[in-house]
Amino acid sequence: MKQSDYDVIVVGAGFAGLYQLYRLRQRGFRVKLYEAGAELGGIWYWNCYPGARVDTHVPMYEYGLEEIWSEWNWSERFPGWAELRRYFNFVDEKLDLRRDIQFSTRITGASFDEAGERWQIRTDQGETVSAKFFVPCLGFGTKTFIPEINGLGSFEGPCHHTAQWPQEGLSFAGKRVAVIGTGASGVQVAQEAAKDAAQLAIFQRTPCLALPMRQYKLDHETQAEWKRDYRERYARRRSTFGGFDFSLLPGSPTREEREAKYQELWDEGAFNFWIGTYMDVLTDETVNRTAYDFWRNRTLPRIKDPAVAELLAPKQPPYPFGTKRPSLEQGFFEIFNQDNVNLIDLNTDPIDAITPRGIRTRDQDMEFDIIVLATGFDAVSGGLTSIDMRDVNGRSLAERWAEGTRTYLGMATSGFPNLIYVYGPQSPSGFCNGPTCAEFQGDWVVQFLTDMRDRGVSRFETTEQAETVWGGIVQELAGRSLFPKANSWYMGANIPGKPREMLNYPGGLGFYLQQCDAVRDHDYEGFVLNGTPSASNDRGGGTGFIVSDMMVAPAAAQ
Ligand code: NA7
Repeated sequence: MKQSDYDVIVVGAGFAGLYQLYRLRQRGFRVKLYEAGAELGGIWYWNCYPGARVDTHVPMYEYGLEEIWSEWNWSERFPGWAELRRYFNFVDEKLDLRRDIQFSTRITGASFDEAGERWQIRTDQGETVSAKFFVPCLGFGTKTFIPEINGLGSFEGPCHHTAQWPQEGLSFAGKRVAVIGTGASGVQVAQEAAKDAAQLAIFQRTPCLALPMRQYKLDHETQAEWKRDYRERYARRRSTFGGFDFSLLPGSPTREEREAKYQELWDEGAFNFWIGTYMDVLTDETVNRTAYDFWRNRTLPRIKDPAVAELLAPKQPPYPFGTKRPSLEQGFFEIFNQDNVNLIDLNTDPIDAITPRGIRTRDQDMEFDIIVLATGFDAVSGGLTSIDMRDVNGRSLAERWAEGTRTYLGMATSGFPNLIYVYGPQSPSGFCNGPTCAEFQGDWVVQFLTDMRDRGVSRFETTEQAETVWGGIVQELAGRSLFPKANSWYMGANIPGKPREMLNYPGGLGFYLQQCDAVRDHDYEGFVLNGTPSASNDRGGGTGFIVSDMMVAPAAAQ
């Protein structure tokens, strides 16, 4: 067994982890990053299924680091996984990251050595490494979810989860393909398979209220023009709801104003119709229905068969619009007009078993060559809880969170000293553009660790009281919204047995960052530093937080 000692161990070579490595190294920390995949990219390493592409437009979906964007150009508004991988390699070329990264190494467990005040971290390669500070940057979708379906292992052909797609690729051409799941991944893979599969069967449990992506090609001249405003656009991300260059809109428009705005947002594509809309769409069910009806009225004419149309875009909303993350589609609804595509409604014809040759439902026995499991993730918290991470009393994080997630600021948990995570549960993560969160939340973490070091803090830890306050804020904000009404991964409701709770801070990134900065300005209230509660704990370890009006990000009103 090798022993290595670092100041900081970072986990994950996606946007958040690489940013930590870059910035912490600049601050003079001795950092090592571990990555389970064989290459850079995080989610873009694992999700290489046909059609996989990001649902956030560029230049929002990239680092706001001038040394990177000044020299990088994209070919499309929504780049695919292969281009995103090229981008990560370019980032590495500019920032020289690989020398501190160990690939193909999964962190399996970690415990805090009280005497040495260091984390002992185990890998699946049989190593134990030690670090003062432990910074997992696991993203929202590290842990895939594969439902228990009878006979799943018996299928004789290729059967892959979208996030465990073979790196060498797998062609659908001329094959009989089944896609189970119609979330963002299912929609993307189905659109692709429909092009050349002999047959494509899409198994739907809940309709996906997909929005038009409005993809387009980008040339260098356009981007050169855009780059004049990049500094301002990137700065503005900080104060918006979702870390984009647009935000939720306040106010109560007239019916006509609302319709006009809906049309404008619809025409822009991207997530504008979702989190660039009036915020009352996400808080008021009657208003929400107007957004749903708008969506449905524009979707129905695209589907020829009225029975199929009713399954894909039912008269009654399957859940309030926007309370599940919408997919961005490119011709998804039209594929159902093709002869090679059919839709199976799992509510009326549920899967009985997967067989060696295909899938048997209550009413049909179908043969397939390939089965695609587009069934999602144990999202937001599943990555952290799948590491056998022990608190100072020997209890695992999974045990500690069995009844519900407990964090302070979505970054720290009591009993886990010197642990701080980026893009974690109860932070804006799932509602926030990944690169934006990686940078702004990431900057807070870098400053926090730098302050700890410079102040000679060898042990920091949050308190149960601070967790209770923070968790209360997250759930209260959620309660003011319509999000709890959907069985979404935001609510942990896609995983059998997982506590149903809002897993992301729904008050908007802008407001979240204000709260984090207030904590820093109050001597890191809510933390115990070297055994001494922060001097500012008289604010109640977080009770000084303001619960904003739902999602009123500071700049949204401008
Ligand atoms: P999602 O959005 O969680 O979608 C998973 C899909 O799989 C969804 O349609 C589920 O139906 C379906 N599912 C899950 N379990 C089953 C079972 N047992 N039977 C049938 N269908 C099932 O994951 P994605 O990978 O598509 O997207 C995740 C995020 O990545 C996305 O939000 C973007 O941010 C990018 P359900 O809706 O639960 O009825």
